[in-house]
Amino acid sequence: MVGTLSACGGESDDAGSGTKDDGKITMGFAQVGAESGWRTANTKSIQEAATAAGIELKFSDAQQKQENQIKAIRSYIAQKVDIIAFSPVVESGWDTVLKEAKDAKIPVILTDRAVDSKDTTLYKTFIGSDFVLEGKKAGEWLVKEYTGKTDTVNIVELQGTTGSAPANDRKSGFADVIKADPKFKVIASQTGDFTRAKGKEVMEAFLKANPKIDVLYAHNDDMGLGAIEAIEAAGKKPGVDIKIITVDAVKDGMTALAAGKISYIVECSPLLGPQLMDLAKKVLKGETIPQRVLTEESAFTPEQAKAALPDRKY
Ligand code: GYE
Repeated sequence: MVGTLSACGGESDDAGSGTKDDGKITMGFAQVGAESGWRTANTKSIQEAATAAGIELKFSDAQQKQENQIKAIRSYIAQKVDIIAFSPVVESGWDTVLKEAKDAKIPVILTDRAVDSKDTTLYKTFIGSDFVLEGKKAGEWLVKEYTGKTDTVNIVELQGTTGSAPANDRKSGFADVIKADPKFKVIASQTGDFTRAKGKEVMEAFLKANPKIDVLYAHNDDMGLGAIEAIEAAGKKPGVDIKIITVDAVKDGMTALAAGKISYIVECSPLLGPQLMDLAKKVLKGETIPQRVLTEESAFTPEQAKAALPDRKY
């Protein structure tokens, strides 16, 4: 079968608006890594959705390194895939490789994390969460929790990967909300790279340096779970001596929330696969798609976690 494929509406040699001669769409996906429960669920969602959509997936894991992602993207360009999707580990430094994809007429979809490129024609759309809003939700819970109290609230913050969109935005959204009340003091803030091991290590250091910590705000569940180990090892009760707020709502996080060790979790859905495949098909058919596709999500208290856990997909 050569030439026009009415279902896909494109010609084989025009990678920007069609598929190859076999009619099958090939997608190159450059994943961040396997740093968290969220990421594992996200990878599974993408792989399963590709199979369900009949899209051939070339998948790579960059082990949280931008250089590896750039290499993977260049190899997808060389392999002439129909479409590239990736979750940029950090926000900056993508213009050159995105330009290479554009010159090769291979459309790019950003999933989960954004880039700071000024030229938005370098990618077709960005599908993912509003991380600033997630940070705000975390801050709003805290403000409510301490309503009517005047004592200083000492907060420590475990940031995600330095330079990543979720770390930048979850930090700024949270800071924006709590700055309205000077009783809230962020006394330490450091990266835990979105992993359990780093979350534990940095929390240990926080505990040693600061005798009075009231609240931990961790940019994801995994770092919060690592920190819980450090808090317990220091002879303190997570959720009681130190209140913990996290983001993601993966099963392990929700289990700790239901047990009262975490006090509040802002949800961030990793189940982006089906929407991504849908958008990829539309892009390749030449349909107009929105520049930004937002993920829908909520937030959970311990009671709500207990109710939601049995049906939790990730
Ligand atoms: O919150 C964290 C993961 O980019 C939204 O990356 C994602 C974040 C998620 O490692 O657990």
